[in-house]
Amino acid sequence: QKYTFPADFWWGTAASATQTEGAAFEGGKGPNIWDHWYEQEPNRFFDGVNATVASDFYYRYEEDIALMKELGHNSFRISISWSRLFPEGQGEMNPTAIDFYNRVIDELIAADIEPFVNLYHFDMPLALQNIGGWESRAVVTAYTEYAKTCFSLFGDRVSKWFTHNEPIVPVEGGYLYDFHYPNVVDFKRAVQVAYHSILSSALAIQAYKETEQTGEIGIILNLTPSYPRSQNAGDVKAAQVADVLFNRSFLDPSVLGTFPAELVDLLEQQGALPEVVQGDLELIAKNTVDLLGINYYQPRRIKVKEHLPHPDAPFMPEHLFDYYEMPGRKMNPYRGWEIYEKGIYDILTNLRENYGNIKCFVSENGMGVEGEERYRDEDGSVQDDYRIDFIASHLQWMHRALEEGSNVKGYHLWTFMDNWSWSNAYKNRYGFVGLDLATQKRTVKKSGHWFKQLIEEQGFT
Ligand code: BGP
Repeated sequence: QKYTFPADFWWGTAASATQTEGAAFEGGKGPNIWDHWYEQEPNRFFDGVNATVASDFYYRYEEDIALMKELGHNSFRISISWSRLFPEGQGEMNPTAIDFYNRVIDELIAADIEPFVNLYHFDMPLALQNIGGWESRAVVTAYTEYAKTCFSLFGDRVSKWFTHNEPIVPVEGGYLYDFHYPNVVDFKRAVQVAYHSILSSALAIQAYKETEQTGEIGIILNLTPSYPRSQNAGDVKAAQVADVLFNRSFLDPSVLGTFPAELVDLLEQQGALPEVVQGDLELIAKNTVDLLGINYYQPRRIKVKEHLPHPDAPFMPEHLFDYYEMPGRKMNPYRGWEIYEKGIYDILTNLRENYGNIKCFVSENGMGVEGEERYRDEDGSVQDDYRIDFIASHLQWMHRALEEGSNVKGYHLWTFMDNWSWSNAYKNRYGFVGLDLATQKRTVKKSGHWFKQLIEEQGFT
């Protein structure tokens, strides 16, 4: 069977500033929480490798964009580093950063690659974290100013904007499960952070609409379909709770403008309702997204809670459900994530049926693999047939959703080139292009060539 996609489908990849730019202490950039955390605890998560150089995109963007063009991509997501533009997060702007992002955007446009620009990808400026990060309303205000600045600096050329990438991840990482700075474990504070992220997104959308620019603005969410172990009432209920907490908490306000009633009830029961200022909820209701980015890696497998937590234990989401391993599941052994291709179809079907078939695209999907150098051929090109299979099998399900009327407009792989990652540095490689860390040499993998052909043929068999 041939899987054919629309001629104007967006094909490309996604990346983020911290993970690619390098030049972490150059060009007038101020420190963000990652720069700071590395200095504090150099060996905690990163194999001792920080993001100071990363894949050197700051200096090599021309070469990288040329390669992207050669590989036929028509779009690319970058993020702007907030602390590069505003070294203190607010106040004085860094002219070198304006120049850098202007050059990147112009280079992409000259290569016929549409820039998709994301404003926040996990990289809180340290100066703002020091006054409370997303817990602080002042930071929401600073973010809105930063967003407005980006629209006015780059909005004449950028017409796809995103307010956040995976805003639930800094909540989980920073305030629940201890894998992002500031390593707090506190459900109530996590809820405040989540609420302020949603509010900031609505404020940025409002600001964008006020510019009268004609592009689209959205948010990028990591959606994890939540499947119950069985159809027993307990399992089904547990899976719904996980869905409300981890998906609908952001999806509903972003697309529908409302918070799920089940979420509000749950937070009330836990005494964890966030501080809401009068007028916020109207603002969130009015400023929903034009476009939704979906990052899909893995589902959640949920069963009813079997052993109740100690009554005095501080509340955590896992008090309401348990995870289980689905027998026979397919795994990516390197990242420890389940591979379940149909999840992408289930997400798109859910959006079509329950979210007004919101315009969307797959903004991240990908397979991180450790030790890829062993698959290199004599020219140094990684023969990553496993990645081709991974992408093709997800695209098949996406194609089926499209045929059934899904409003899905494109597919971006995570990521263009092997890059630095938050908790495991360069351990797992994701790119269409391999990176030799010692020399910064870029070599296209087999999947990169395969994807080029797919784009040329508007599909694959
Ligand atoms: C997403 C993030 C990316 C990227 C990716 C892969 O959650 O948006 O920044 O890192 O996951 O995850 P990891 O690098 O942790 O394997």
